[in-house]
Amino acid sequence: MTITITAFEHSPDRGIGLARDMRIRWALEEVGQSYAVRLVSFEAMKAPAHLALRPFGQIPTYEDGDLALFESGAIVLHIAQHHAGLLPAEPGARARAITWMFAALNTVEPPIVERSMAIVTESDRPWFAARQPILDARVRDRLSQLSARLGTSDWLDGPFSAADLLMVTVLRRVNNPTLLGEYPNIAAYIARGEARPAYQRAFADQLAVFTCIPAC
Ligand code: GTB
Repeated sequence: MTITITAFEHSPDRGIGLARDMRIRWALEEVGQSYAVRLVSFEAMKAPAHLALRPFGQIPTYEDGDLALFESGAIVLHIAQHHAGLLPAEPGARARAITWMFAALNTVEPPIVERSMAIVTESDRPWFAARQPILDARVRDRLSQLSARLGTSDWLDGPFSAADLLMVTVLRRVNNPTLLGEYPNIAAYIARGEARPAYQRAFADQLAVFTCIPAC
């Protein structure tokens, strides 16, 4: 059975891997699971066939035979639960890793996405100059707290896990070397994630969609 995921036909990030299909690609690469990608346009995402898979008209989705999933966190958790290598076997360590997965998506990602969306959609609005420092401060709060917890560790809690995979993809969305540069251990943590061979393969595959290599 072929696993099929969906990704943007034309990613607005121009191939820098910020869209959430990157999480699914990376997770599948980490566990050595092959997959196919169905590229969707913005129009197709809002059409009935895609809405049947994903009620909110977004990417990514995940299909494996009769099983259709949406929400990148749920998809990564599903992959991690069905393959070795992304979650510890010991129950306590596994529960802690899943806790960090939720923390990445529910506590760290929201202020980062809010800041990033405001830059895209509000930067020409009269209120933006006053709003930006507020949004930056909310991101800094989370980065400082995460930085304090991470300390000199390579990963969030023991060996690399699905929690690190999600956290690194969340942090990449800050997409601001100056802001991230204030937290050298977080910048190094992101770089460690990006250096993993599975990440590199996932990144190259999503970039190929943007650059139309090997084919359009
Ligand atoms: N909570 C959902 C999940 O985790 O799966 C959120 C899914 C989501 O936001 N999907 C986005 C989408 O389909 C793509 S990833 N948007 C289209 C729509 O809502 O109509 C978000 C994203 C988009 C673009 C950039 N970028 O250009 O940098 C980064 C991230």
